[in-house]
Amino acid sequence: MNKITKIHIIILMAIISMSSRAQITMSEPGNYVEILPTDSEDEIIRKAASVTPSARQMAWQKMELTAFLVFGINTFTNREWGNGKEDPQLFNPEKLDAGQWVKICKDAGMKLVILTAKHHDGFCLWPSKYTNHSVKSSPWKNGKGDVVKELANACREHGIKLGIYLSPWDMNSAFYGTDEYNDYFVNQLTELLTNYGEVAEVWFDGANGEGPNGKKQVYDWQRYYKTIRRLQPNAVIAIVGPDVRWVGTESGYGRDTEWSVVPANTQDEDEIVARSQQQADTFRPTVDAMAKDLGSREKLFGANRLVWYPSEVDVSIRPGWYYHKDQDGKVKSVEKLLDIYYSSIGKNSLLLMNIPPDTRGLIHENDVDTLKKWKKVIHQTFKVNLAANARIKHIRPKSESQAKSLIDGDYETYWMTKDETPTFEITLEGEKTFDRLLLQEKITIGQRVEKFKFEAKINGNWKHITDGTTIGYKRLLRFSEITTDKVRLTILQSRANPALAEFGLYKSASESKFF
Ligand code: FUL
Repeated sequence: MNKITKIHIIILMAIISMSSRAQITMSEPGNYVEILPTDSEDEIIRKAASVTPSARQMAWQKMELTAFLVFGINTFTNREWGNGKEDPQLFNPEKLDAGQWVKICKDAGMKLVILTAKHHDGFCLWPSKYTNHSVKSSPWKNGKGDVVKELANACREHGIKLGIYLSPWDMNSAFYGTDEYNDYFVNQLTELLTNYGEVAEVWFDGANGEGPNGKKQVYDWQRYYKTIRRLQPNAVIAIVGPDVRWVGTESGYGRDTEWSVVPANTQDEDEIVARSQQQADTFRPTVDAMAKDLGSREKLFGANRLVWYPSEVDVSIRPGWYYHKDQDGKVKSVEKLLDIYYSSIGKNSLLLMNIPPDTRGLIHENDVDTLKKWKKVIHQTFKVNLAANARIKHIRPKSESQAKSLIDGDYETYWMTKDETPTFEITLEGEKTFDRLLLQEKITIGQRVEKFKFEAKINGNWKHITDGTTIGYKRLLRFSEITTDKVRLTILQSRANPALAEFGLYKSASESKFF
């Protein structure tokens, strides 16, 4: 065989292997793909494996940990839900210090804070032009104050992002239940999204009920979404929105199997929008957020379109969303918050933790103390990757190239294997003791892993340590402490050849060690 023929055969083989299901190298469909009636099951899985986050979804996911600041008139009436009839005179947080809120959140590792600019009671924390039911009718700063402004300035000063919660349900507005309310709501959104600089997340609560005239509102969601896209194109729209879905509980615990690619069934009015690229548009998937299984193969086979719709876990550091004095002794323990960390961020979700400011307008000392301790344990635990200087052998097929990208601490670099079920053998730099495993998929390639196992060589034998289903952006697993110099990761099932960004082994720090 002469040289040219050999080259031809090699090129031909490369083309054949690139077109096979195991070799998806491009993420053509973006964050939305249609399933055709003629698609085989293999084709549907191939499509699912190629759906990827939009740029705004990716930036959001990388934040990992964000804060809710649930604060307003209910803080002063000691209630969780108001009724819209509260006297604005009650609002007087004399020591309000948004700088304290932001600093505490930032020190705790939070990358964004979301303020309840208006809750279901309709009371506005900024002096909206469109209602008197706001801070301007309160004694706080003689009606000249603006909580949103103070928070936006503090965020800018400390370098963290701002998010806005604007409750669609409004028990105060006389417009509620009529077409005028959609104008009122868009006007308020416009104020919030034009007067305070960059906004990175808009949070629409699903809680909904009747207004003061006993009527329910027909919301013009498409108009709201388009307003946000126009005014803050980088902001994600969460919960009742197209970019981020609610995990389905307020407990702090996500699913063991958490798919970011889910069937995107739509409501009729959204249908036409859905036919264009979701990325640039405002199509909101209709998902039963509380369902146990959202993205298994069985779910995908029944779908007519798939979309990247990642999960957000919202939970309060206290029993209530609002501050209540009688809950000062009920701030969640550091241990509980650590469990929540592993069960949310460690299970392919973003964690949105509520820290409600009190009647002084400050985050209470008990919350601050717990957050500091929590942060310290997390920081100490994940400070040193014990696999950082390891040697990684890819057993099937054998190759050591690119392996370093798994342990370089850089999410952007990744190793995409040629096969769908690779095994990595990892030889550590001497014996190490650890009890935590970190895995990350490069989700801009796609979420692909469906099942994996992790083993360690103990006394010459491979021992099963832990296993799991999905990985996604981040998976953290806890197990009893082991000491060894050799471990093995096997991907047992995947939707296509997986792209792994990071592999880490850690020894957990315990709270008692520091405090
Ligand atoms: C829920 C609301 O009803 C609560 O009051 C709170 O705002 C929480 C974040 O979302 O749906």
